Parts: sequence; C-alpha cells; structure tokens
Amino acid sequence: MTVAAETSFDHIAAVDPEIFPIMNAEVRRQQDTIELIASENHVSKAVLEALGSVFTNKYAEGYPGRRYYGGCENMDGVEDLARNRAKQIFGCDHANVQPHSGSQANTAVFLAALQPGDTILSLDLAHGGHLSHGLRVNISGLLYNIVSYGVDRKTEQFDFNEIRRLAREHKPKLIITGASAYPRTIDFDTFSEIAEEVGAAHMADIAHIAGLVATGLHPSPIASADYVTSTTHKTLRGPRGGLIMCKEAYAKKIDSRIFPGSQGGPLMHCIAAKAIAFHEALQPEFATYQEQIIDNARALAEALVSKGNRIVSGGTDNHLMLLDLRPAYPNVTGQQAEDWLGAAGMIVNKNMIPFDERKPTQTSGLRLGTPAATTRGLKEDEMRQIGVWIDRVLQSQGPESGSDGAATIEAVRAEVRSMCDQFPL
Ligand code: DSN
Repeated sequence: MTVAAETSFDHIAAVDPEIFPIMNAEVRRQQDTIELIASENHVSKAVLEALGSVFTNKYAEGYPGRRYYGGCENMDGVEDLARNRAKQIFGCDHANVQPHSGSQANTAVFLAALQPGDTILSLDLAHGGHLSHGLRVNISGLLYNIVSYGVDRKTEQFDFNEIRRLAREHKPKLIITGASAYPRTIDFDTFSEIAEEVGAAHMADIAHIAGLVATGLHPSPIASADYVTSTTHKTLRGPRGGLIMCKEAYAKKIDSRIFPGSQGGPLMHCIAAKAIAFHEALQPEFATYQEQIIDNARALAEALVSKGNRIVSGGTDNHLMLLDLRPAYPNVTGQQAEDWLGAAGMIVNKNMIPFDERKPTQTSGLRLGTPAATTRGLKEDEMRQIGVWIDRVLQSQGPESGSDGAATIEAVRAEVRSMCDQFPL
C-alpha cells in the first residue's frame, strides 16, 4: 500500500488560487505531524484516486440492476464489487455500501427496526458511546426513547449484570453496541444473548474496530447481531463513508431504508474507493498492519504508564486508549492538553473519561489511537518515544511546572518533525 501525500494540485492552482495554498498547507500539516486521533487514517493512493475520479459525476439512485437513471453499467460494476468484497471480508449475508457515513448507516437501521418513540438501550456518550447512538439532540435522541448503559465505576469495563438489569427493566426494542472510545474487547455475543432474552434487536456499530474485526483480531458480531454498521475510514483505512451488514432476511428492508428511505443518489466515487479499500483489506499485509496497530497501542500505553500516567481500565485491547490526565497532571484539562500537544506536532482529541467531572468542552481525558501512525510505518520504538514526548509537553506547562513551557513545545516540535521526515507519507 502506498500512502498518498505528495499530491499535486496543479489544476486547482490554475483554477482557484485562493483554495490552492490551503490545500497545500493541509498536505504539509499531515506530513509534518503525527496523527493520533483514533478515528483517522491515511488512505492509499488508489483510494484517493477513486475519490477524485469521474464517478463523482454520476447519479445512480437505486441498486445494481435496478437504477432510476441510464448509463449506470459501470456504477453497477463497482457497487457489486464493493458489496461482494464486504461480504467476503466480514462473512455477512448482505452488505449495503451506500451509506454516506456511519451516522447514516445507523439511522437506516433505526428506520428498519424501530417506530418513533421506541426504546433504545445504548452506551452513554460520556462512557465512550457515539452521538448517533442516542444523543438528545441527534436524530436518534429526538425520535427514540434512549436508556443508557455505562461502564462499571471500578473496572471501567462493561458490567453485564447491570446491562441485563437495565434491559429487563426498560425492555428496549433495540440494543446498540460498539463505541467511539472504549479500549477493551466488546463481548458482542453476550449483548446478543441479552437482546434475545428481552426481545430486542441487536445493532453492533463496529466503526472503530472494523479493521480488527476484518482480520480476526477482535471477535466479530456478524453471527450474533441482527445488524452490523460501520464506517469505512477508521481502522478499515478506506474513504470516508458508511456500511451496513445484515442477515438476508433484513436485506430488503435495510436497502429500502437507505434508498429511498433516507438518502438519494449514492456517492459512487466513494463506493468505488470503498471497493478498492476492501480489496486492500483482503490482502495478507492488511492483517500484519492491524496486528501492528494493537502492538503500537500497547507500547504507547505502557510508555505513558511508565511516566506515572493512568490509562482508563488499566490498558488497551484495541487501537485506542483513554489517558486520565488527573493523576499525573492535576491542573491540565483535555482541551489544554490537545492544544499543547497539537502545537508540538502530535494531533490528539480531548475526550470525556467515565464519570468525568469536567465539562465535555474541557474534559479530564485524552483519546489516543494508533491506526494512522501505524499506516505511516511507526512501530513500538517510535510509540515509546511519543509517550515520552507527550509526558514532557504536559509536565512542562503552567507556572507550577517551573519550566519554560513554550521552549519545551518548540524543542519537542523539532523532534516530532524529524520523526515525520523519517516516515514520509
Ligand atoms: N467522530 C468519530 C470518532 O472520532 O470517534 C466517530 O464517528
């Protein structure tokens, strides 16, 4: 896989001199910084080429063989490839590759499985859930009655006795599993058992861990869950977009809830790029890449712990970890940490930790992930170095640190840039 970065924008330069420098600056930013946002990645040149192709010109409402526009024979070809490759990767009966995003995929499942006002049991956003799983101001929270489960205060992992109790009490129509910030293995089968016991459907959103599931490094929910949704751009390393997988019995309804239920014309350039990313995911080196993602996450977590840091739940089983800033840096908020580390060339996002007392705009945590840095070729040694840099920056800030925070950021920035130069995109 060749990572895309030395992109030339010759035509844009000629046509639109205002946007040209901004686009160049973004290429430079990606080259000169280390991407540690757990949901981001660097796609291949082939994926990028498909995204910039003439497939963007075409309307193809409908599905292969059943379109509402003429001239769709090549659209059918790529969509069939994308669907078949998704089925091959995940072993599902049916795949719909048209969702524009993960949120669109989730919404289509809600439209297929629920009536407005029905109850959903899903993971609290503050405990690692996702906004499309029931945030009050999201369509999920506006249309449905949301009951949340969280993690156990002591273990910071799922407590199935409590989840079962909530399911029995509230009798949801749908149980949602999957997370945006949960560093541990998810026991999808036990969630399915609980769903079956209370007569609920089970939707597993594997957006974050799709690459790990694809390669058998995380248990798959395909056999036990009714619906499995995903994005294609996180660990799966494809274009920005969504995916729904389900049993054959639900296929027709799911397809109709995407088109015409909630979307019009599919983004065919994205579907072509999804097909290519799925082809890449079927290659043996993709499994090696996913193993390295996990090894890198462990190395980074261990490096941070060796500096006196606390990692939520005590570690990570997957591609991400949550750093609890409070013990090692009591006065530092997630927002400050994000800003300072960004200035030093390490791109992270502030994140609520379970039972966080700070506001979502401040937070006591940082979410750190390794998919993008691993694509770039970074391995355990580099991860350990990144752990040292993170600690150095966070220790150096504020008057109580007794050090020159700005000088430290500048010094670390130079070292980060030099690592980036060794691992060009
Ligand atoms: N916003 C994504 C994330 O960062 O986890 C999820 O959609």
